[in-house]
Amino acid sequence: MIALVLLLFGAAVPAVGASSLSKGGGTYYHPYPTNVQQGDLVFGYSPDLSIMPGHWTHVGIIALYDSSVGDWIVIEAKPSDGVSMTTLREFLSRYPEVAIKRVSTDATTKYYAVYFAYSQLGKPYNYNYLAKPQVFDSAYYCSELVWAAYMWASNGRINLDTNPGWSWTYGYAVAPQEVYDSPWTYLIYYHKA
Ligand SMILES: [Ca+2]
Repeated sequence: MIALVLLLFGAAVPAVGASSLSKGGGTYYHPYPTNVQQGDLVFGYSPDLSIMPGHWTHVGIIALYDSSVGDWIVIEAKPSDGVSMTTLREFLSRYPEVAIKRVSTDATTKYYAVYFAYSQLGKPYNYNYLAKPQVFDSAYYCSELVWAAYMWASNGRINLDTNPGWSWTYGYAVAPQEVYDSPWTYLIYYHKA
């Protein structure tokens, strides 16, 4: 299975220069996490305006380690690129505060979650936070993507939306903060620059 993932991802990894070994393309320095696994969820807090309530403003899923660039690859949904890939180093460098949480499930489920996220690459960003999140959507926002990935991979068992359905704080959305707060996850890395 690992071989299959490597095969799937091998051709499409973004190029990373040697200068990024200590820092990505952003502003902030964080020690590189040493204990990352496939399927982990990486969170960023940005002081910029966020439409969604909650502290954490962004989340992506860690897909695989690419030894050719010496970095983990993250799949994320973001307004500028839709569902896309970046390196973990680049992801971390964008945010003054970052965290990584692990989902309490087996490696196979994590593999399928990554496979699902990978299968959505190229889809546009979903600005419609007001609608109910869909596992099979034509567009995704960041937390909707990782939520859908684990919903699909676990046949609906792992619902990372801490407040599914309507809530006064989040509406129908699944916010990054709700994924962070999910009892399915536990913290393995945190750093504030
Ligand atoms: Ca919710």
